[in-house]
Amino acid sequence: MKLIGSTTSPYVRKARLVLLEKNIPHAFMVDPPSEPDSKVALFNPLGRIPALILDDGTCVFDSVVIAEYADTLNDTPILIPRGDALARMHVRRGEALADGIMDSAIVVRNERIRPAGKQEQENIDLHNSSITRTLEYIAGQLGQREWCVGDCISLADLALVAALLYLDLRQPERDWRSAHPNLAAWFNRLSTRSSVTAALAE
Ligand SMILES: N[C@@H](CCC(=O)N[C@@H](CS)C(=O)NCC(=O)O)C(=O)O
Repeated sequence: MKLIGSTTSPYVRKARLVLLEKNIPHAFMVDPPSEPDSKVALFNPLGRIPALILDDGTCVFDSVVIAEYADTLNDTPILIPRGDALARMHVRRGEALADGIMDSAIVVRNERIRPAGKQEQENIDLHNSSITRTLEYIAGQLGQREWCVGDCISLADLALVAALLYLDLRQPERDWRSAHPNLAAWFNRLSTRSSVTAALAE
């Protein structure tokens, strides 16, 4: 299979982390939809990345569906709990929080690249506040635990790594490590995993 993406998209990074963590063989093709000669819309009518092309040509999108699909391909590890409804909900909720941070960070980024007079400061503030609140919430829930949910790695951890890496890329001025030392310690530990180092290598 082939994962189509970019090296900056946080949703792509989430999908890639899932494939790497589960050791699912795949090629990674860089094809940002913003480039005029992008082929992404030929596979995904939404014209968005990530898009996962299966060997029979089926295109899987978006990152939520890619993660769910990939997680059913093997059990090493299981990233979305299967039998326990409450644990499953907590993992999906963790993913939703991380995706929400990505969504807001992209809104802020898109505002900031507009010409100075056209940026809507109110919109920037609204979405930055949402990110700040969500980080506080996540750090509060995490406490000194090793994983976001339960006692093993899950999709919630991988999605959060992708969201935090994107904040570091687009909002380097946001000092979330000082605000939440427990989150920083968790992130440092996760950063040493081979899936994370491999995802960062390209
Ligand atoms: N909810 C989608 C969001 C996908 C998305 O918005 N991807 C962005 C990249 S960050 C995109 O492809 N935007 C089109 C573009 O860059 O032109 C997901 O989880 O996959």
